[in-house]
Amino acid sequence: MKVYLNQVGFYPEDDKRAVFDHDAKEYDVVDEKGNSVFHGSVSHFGTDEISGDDTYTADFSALKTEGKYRIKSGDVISSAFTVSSNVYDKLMKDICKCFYYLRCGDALDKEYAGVYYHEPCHMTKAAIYNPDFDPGDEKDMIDVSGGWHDAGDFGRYSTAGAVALAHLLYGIRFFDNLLDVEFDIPKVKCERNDRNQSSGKDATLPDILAEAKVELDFLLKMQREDGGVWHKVTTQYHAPFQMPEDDHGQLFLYNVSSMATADMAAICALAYTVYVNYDKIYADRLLAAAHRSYEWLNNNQDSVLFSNPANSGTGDYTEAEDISNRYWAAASMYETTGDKKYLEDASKYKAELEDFDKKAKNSGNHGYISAKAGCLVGMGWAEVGGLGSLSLLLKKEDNELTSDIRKAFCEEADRLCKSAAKNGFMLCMDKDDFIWGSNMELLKYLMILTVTDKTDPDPKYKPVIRAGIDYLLGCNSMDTSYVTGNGDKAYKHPHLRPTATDGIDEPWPGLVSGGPNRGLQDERASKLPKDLPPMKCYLDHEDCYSLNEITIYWNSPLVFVLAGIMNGGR
Ligand code: G3I
Ligand code: 9MR
Ligand code: ZN
Repeated sequence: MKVYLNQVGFYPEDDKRAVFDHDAKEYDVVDEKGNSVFHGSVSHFGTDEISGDDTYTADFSALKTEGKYRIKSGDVISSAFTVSSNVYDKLMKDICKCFYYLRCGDALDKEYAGVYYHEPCHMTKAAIYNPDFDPGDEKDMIDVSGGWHDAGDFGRYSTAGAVALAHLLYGIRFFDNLLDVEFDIPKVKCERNDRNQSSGKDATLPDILAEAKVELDFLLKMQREDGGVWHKVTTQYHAPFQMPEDDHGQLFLYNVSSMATADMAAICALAYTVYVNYDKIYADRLLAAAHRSYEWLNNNQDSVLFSNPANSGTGDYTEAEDISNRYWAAASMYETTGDKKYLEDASKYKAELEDFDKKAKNSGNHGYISAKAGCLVGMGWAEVGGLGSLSLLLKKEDNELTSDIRKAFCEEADRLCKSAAKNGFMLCMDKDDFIWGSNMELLKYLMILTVTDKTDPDPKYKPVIRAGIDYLLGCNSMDTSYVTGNGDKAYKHPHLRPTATDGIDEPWPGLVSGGPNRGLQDERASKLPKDLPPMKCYLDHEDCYSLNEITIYWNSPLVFVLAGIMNGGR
């Protein structure tokens, strides 16, 4: 018998819910001394197809006094939670600092990384992939050091990096409170700082921009002179479990793809709009890079897709199409430059994308196109149409495209609210959303709800966003917080090479787990019972890369969503 709730906590004015997996009838919220501060009774919700539990819900929103509490009903006691006006401050710092710990190259500093410091890694030049590569052959070797490790592995993948950056930078564009988050990383000087009116040699970038610059600088190195962008740089196969500095495998650059190149144009044009307020020279470099990649796209109208060549075993980030990427590039270039030719391109790609989506759905073969969410709202590593839509929403123009986008976001947000009504957790997910990285499926949905709540507000959206965050932080039938170091029962064993090998008990805090996956797609996970309900297809085990890995683009959408909550939560 259990009671599940958000193990981090709530703002005083927030809706506050807990879910029982049994008929508790009545319950108390008790303070640290065990005194009851709130008494309530549960309501029966019933069973649902995602948790498999017969749920009873508790609503203690009326409790607004700051403090640390638990829920108690008979012998059943919940994890602790906090009610406070700064309840998410630590969580936000932690999830941002993870990007710092994931830095590759000569980029960590003992003063800031503390026990999680690692020596410089992956500093050698990369060779253009060739199965007959001769290690003695130094010509054509390229320096692409830097950036962030993608995930539990040490690969650095351009599309994944661009999408993680997009969540962070669009987060800043929608919620500039992100610029105030300090997470204890080395300061980076810039030429001026319009935001705090200071200028000259003492001006520094806000932490989030100093961190994002690490990945942007890496992507700039991944761009060829002709604008094309290498799809990834990795060793031939994943390294064994070892510290990054011990991985001395030859680094290879894999083929330029039109997805990576389009994502590059999109992210550099977006980054220009943010960095121009701090460092015009850097911003201009980004915009020039965006133009170079866009020109490559113009010169290469046919898609150049990617899948791993034979004898290569790292992530392939394969995509079924590059249209969503081209749409994102055009939309972002339009937002930044105002040049109508990009708006025309965006409209053209939007029509092509819808056509592709329709055909894929009719044929039942979606590839990696989400079967449900429309193609104008996708914000994942493969479907990036939604990111392009964000640029057009930020442009705030009244045109046909923007009105179609707003309609698509509203339709999707309404669909999500309907899904949320089907389970006691008020979780906006259906059973087929529990795939590899299900927590990102959720966070992408919460991004859509967050944006729609800004452009076309409806009182039904916020409670569903809140419930999604509650789920991620422990209100789920695994009774687990899927963010390390945040919550009494936070998971502890991510599939993450440094954590598995650094000899330190606790992983660094703030890592978002991939989460439950009905596919049970790794060897350890495949030993779990086959009839588990979707929400319970999870194991906190370091071998379970299909359930419990971490990646930059599972942390980044949480930064976006939490920025929205923190902005409106006080
Ligand atoms: O889109 C289909 C959907 O139509 C179908 O109903 C569903 C059911 O199987 O599958 C969906 O496809 C899934 C796809 O991701 C799209 O989300 C696949 O099953 C799933 O296997 C695939 O997982 C990806 C995984 O790599 C394997 O390719 C994850 O999204 C992706 O995050 C993950 O990325 C890895 C990198 O390769 C290497 N680095 C670590 C990183 C995280 O694990
Ligand atoms: O550690 C790898 C993880 O980052 C990837 O998501 C996953 C799928 O590409 O692969 C993991 O590496 C495994 C490899 O594919 C097979 N042998 C075991 C490796 C994990 O220890
Ligand atoms: Zn590295």
